[in-house]
Amino acid sequence: MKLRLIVALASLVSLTITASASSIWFDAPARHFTESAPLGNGRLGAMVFGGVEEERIILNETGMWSGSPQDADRPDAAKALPEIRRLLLEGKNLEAEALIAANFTCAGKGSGHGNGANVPYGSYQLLGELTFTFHQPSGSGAPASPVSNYRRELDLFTANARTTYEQGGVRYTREIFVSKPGEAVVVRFSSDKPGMLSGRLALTRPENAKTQTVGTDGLRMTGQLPDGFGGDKGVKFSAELKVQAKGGSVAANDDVLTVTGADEVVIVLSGATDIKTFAGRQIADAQLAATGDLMRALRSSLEELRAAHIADHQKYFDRVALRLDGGDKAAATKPTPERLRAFAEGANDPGLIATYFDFGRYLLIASSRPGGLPANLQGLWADGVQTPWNGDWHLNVNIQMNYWPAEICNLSELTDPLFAFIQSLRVPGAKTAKAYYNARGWVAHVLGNPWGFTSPGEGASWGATTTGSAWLCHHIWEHYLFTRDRTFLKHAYPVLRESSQFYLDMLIEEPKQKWLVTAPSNSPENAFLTADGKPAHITLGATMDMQLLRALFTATAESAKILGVDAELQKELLEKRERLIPTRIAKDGRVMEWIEEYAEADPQHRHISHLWGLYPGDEISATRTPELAAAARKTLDVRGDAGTGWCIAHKLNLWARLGDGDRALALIRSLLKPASAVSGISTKGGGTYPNLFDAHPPFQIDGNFGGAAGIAEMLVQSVPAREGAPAEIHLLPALPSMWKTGAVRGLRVRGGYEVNIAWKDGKLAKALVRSLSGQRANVRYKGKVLTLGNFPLNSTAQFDASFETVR
Ligand code: FUC
Repeated sequence: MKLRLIVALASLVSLTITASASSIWFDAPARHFTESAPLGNGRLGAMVFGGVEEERIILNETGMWSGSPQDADRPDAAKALPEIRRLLLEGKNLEAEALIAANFTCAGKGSGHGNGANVPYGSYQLLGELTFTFHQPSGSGAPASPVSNYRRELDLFTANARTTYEQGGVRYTREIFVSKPGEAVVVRFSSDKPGMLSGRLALTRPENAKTQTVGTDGLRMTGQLPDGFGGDKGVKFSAELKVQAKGGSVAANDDVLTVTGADEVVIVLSGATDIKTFAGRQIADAQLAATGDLMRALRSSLEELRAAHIADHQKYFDRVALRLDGGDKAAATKPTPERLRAFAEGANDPGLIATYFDFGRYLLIASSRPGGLPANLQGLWADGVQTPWNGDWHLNVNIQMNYWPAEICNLSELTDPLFAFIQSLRVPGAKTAKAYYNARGWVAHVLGNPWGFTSPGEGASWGATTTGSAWLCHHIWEHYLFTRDRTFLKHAYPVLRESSQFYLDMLIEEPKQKWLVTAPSNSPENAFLTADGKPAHITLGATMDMQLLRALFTATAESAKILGVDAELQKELLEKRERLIPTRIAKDGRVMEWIEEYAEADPQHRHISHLWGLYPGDEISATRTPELAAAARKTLDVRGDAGTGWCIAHKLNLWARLGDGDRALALIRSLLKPASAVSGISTKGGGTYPNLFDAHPPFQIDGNFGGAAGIAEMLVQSVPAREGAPAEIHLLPALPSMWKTGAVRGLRVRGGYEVNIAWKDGKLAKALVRSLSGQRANVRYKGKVLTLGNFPLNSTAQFDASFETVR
């Protein structure tokens, strides 16, 4: 597999490339899930601990959501809106905030302050735990002999977790994978001597489940999650397994299985819930579904299951390859946690960054597949019944960041669950729009769950951001720009139109400059100081809102034009777009975050919302708007390089867009700072756990995804075609001086192109651009721009080190 990757990369860019491993490995079992090996097929997940006496595998299924649908809108909320707006226009922000707290939060308990497992909002939870407790082969009571040559590895190329060790002269091997084609978790234990595998197999869950044996070699766990109302409407679930013990025997006792004297043990496990997915699919009976999946998987041999799984994973994973050469060889041979520590201490190990990039792509493939639910705050991995912040979909940066790498890293189809989620918000979001703003269209605020929650959150300071839905819509337009898939655009257009209608209705004119502003508004989670020094959140037309609405109105108008519909609306959107507050520079040279130059309550706040227009938006640009870009640099300097994992990942992308590779690399260092395996919720810290999971802390996957996107963004950037100008592809826009030599293949850019680039001695060596759309494009390298005038579909353009002509 590795060979294939290297050959493909080399042939396209004609470079000699030596092998580099893309695996995460340990020389000891995991003590905590942030040391485990995560596996997943977009629906089922497993976290493998690899203990010698006991193998523990935490199981996940994306439908494991407690709670149930509720009406969380306050029906009379809109009555308070005129007064809130009046107070804001009079500069009485705190009074307005008090009214928001009283009227503009959700009805009921909302997210339960992030602990919603037993309220209607619900929490994403684990499916259960599979444990295999090994019995000593030499008979009961014998002391365990010492273990040697222990190695536990997550191979990112094959999506396989392997553990090997020796004990008592026997070599033991374990292999675990989660197959999409097989819809199953597959576990294999083997040893190099016959009859050495004995133990006890259990399938458990901390609450709401019971396990029974099925025949002499099966286990079935079934249960139902709380619906948050004390009723029986909660999600029903089932997990079922069958054990095959070659050369030995299996017996059922009460609710566990016992394996004795086997040469090889294979466990195949399926799982299902009866949650209704956003695609509208709901299985009638979780238990029958799990049994059916298990029966189907068992029709294939282990070899067949493995081969189908690897092919399925590589279909996505192999599209992109990144090589960062020139690191210290010794650094690359260390177990991953040590490698992380050495990196933090200054080791020259760019290969670790390439692995981190691969891991980001791996995690998206494992946690977001067409037809399923979107990757949540922990992807699909949760180890308890109360996941931090309910493991939900936060709309003020987090779910969006999960999908930042999808388009650029050539994983476009994996956005399907995100778009299904956005579509699902239209109906509940229209009710919320009416109840709170008396507006047309649909809106979603900060919180999102599988139950159609679109109301504001339970707190006025953070829960009332109205542009979560506009930010979601940005992904629709981006998907179109990367793929130019008109059918997709046609299907998604009503979502854009109705979102725009909402904001058209909720904008008001502020009297001083006659700007159109969102009212009420806030800059996500951040506070400013009122004239008398009190922290306040609620304002008019926060910068991020204005940037988002410029992007949304542009996307909606352009989509309507492409589809030949809604001429009046196109006109209105473009007119109103010009009346939104422009992104402005404050007296201190920074980008203004709010309508006024308020003092900040927390100058290093983790949300950098007012730079949305730099990344992921594109209204601020180092080449097109240099003054704003300079103001963005200043803004970032004051914000500093620290923060939560996702915040550091956002800054990485921002520095990449500013074209500062060395600063971007500094942010990667900050992102890869070792975090201790166990840590509670903190808004300071950030970093990376031993298994390369991102630390908010706690584990939150957005930093992994934002990190992968940022690394790609350092290598290639793109601007869509606009106002008659062709799309622009920017090669190596932010290459750090330490990344002397490397190559990347398979990245995608706006306008519909695929790009391979090799560089040497810090300079472009060769690049290849393939057209997937037949559109014209300009290609930029450093200050120079070349035009690909006639660029037919599937043709390629090659550039050499001189970047003089196109072949
Ligand atoms: C947002 C962030 C927090 C955290 C939470 C899940 O509200 O401000 O830092 O990531 O989402």
